[in-house]
Amino acid sequence: MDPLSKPVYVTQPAMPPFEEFSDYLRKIWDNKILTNNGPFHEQFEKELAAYLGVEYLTLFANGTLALVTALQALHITGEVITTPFSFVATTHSLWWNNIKPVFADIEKDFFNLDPDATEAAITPQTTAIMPVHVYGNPCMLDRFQQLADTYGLKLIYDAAHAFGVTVKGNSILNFGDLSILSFHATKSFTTIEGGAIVCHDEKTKHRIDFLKNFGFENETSVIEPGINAKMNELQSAFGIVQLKHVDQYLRKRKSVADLYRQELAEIKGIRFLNDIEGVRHSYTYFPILVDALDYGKTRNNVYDGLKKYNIISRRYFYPLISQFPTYRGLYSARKGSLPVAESVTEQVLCLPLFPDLESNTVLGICDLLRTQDF
Ligand code: T4K
Repeated sequence: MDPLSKPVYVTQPAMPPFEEFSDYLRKIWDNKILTNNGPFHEQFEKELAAYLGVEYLTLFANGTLALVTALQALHITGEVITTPFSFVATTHSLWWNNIKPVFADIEKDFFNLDPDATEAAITPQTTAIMPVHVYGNPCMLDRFQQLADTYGLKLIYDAAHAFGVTVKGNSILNFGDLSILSFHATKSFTTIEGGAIVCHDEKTKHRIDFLKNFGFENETSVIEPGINAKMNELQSAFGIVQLKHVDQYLRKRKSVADLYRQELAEIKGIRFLNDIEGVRHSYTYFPILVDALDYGKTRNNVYDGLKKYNIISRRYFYPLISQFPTYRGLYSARKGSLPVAESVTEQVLCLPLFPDLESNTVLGICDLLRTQDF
């Protein structure tokens, strides 16, 4: 294979037909409502909740502000047990709330927070658990609920990768106390920047609505210091248009993932994740694990090798969050205490996956992985 003339990135947003969006832009231009709970915001919030099969959903400007506000909404303090194997925003949301992150190890099958390691990390200061459905694969939902019930803890899921994921037909967002979503440009459903919190009762939704709007309950009353995390009308309109096409995008993503699996199946030293029976997946990422001994090359060799061909894969998630300067001094971050995460972070590589990715490019990437011609 010759190097590609244009770079192929780990992801690329699927763009809806321009004319569909320009109709909405015209309306925004005409009515001059740009933000603060405008008509498209209202419409999108309703349509999105219906699409996802949830009752109470609040839109946000991005996923990080949704995480920060979720913790505030439930008055979380003290210590929260979370995963080191995620995007750094997961733990940053604790930092912004003055909460101490406690890292627990991940499990070997899907790299989600391990419930046994979580239980072992509970102390009298623990108030909540914050697992992440990494790559959109469901955490061990029953086990986490059991832990939350037994120890009286709140359960907040970072579902940034889990758009549209269902378990036996039920939205994954219906588990735990709260779930947050991200609609960043790199996600399987996007509003450019954007996010949401899903909760399960009207009172909590009202509180979240206030908190994302400076804490305003009405024109003159502020319930507590909230933040400005509102989604604007352009983002909301983009979301309305994207929603009309998202099923098609998800189908295309699945076919790319299936092709990778078919082509990579026989390569010694390369492992990938399979779909789970009864789960509708989001196909946000296609991670592989490179076992240097069996494959004969390291993950970093593959990352650099693909780059020579203009294929820009990504090491999501390397380094671990617990290895960043802000967090590495924590007792739970000490070297050797998170053995599974420490091993996975050295082996993982996310290959390009997006709806418009051509089959020939996937076949070329798989050929390179097979022949190691880099
Ligand atoms: N929790 C979890 C588990 C998360 O993964 C994230 C975000 C969050 C919370 C926080 O949600 P947000 O506050 O972001 O809504 C990206 C994203 O910025 C971030 O949203 C995402 N996770 C994280 C895993 O990845 P980068 O720095 O790796 O993205 P970047 O800009 O390098 O983009 C990757 C590739 O995508 C580029 O090489 C080209 C392509 N791309 C990117 C953008 C932005 C496009 O083709 N078009 C674009 O507009 O962080």
